[in-house]
Amino acid sequence: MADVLIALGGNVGDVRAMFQHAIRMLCEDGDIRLLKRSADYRTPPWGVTDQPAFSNAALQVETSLSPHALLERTQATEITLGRDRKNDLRWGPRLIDIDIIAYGDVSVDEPDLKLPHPHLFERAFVLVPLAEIVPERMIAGVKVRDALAKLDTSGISLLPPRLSGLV
Ligand code: A4P
Ligand code: MG
Repeated sequence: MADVLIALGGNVGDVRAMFQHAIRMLCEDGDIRLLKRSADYRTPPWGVTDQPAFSNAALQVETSLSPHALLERTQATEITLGRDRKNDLRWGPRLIDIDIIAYGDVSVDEPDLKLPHPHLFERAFVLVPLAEIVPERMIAGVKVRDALAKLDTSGISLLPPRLSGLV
């Protein structure tokens, strides 16, 4: 079993409902098990700043899937939930984005899959939810809480708890 960190994000439509659907779909075949889920955060847009605020969250899961099989699952989930990659602009508005942040201590550098996620250490919208659930986790030799301490977190706020329970 691999210990995996996943980031969820989106800024179009009912993103928090999308997160719930995404978590259920990722776990429904029994080969991905949810260990921890962060709260949802409202975050200023990063990269392309002229777009609505995002909601972001992070998951810790364990899985028997290989890194590529997991990527196929996350991309199939995005598509089932209505994401149209062809029409998405890089770093632009999206219904749901599911990024694999780290897969155990595995390093991958291929065109379709890079692990750990290459922008991880630049993104407070990834590290704030991760630091909530796995502050002590090491990624590429850096502790999540130490990586977060180097970033500006202004503008990020905790969203109120969801009404629908754990997932
Ligand atoms: N890919 C490679 N490695 C990975 C990985 N570890 N996990 C490839 C997931 N995918 C990975 O992804 C493009 C390609 O990355 C995929 O085909 C996959 O094979 P994409 O999701 O279509 O994203 P993109 O928009 O084209 O580019 P990129 O750099 O992945 O954008 P991001 O990282 O998805 O950023 N601001 C805030 N506040 N919150 C956000 O969530 N998100 C984005 C999008 C921009 N600004 C944001 C947020
Ligand atoms: Mg992505």
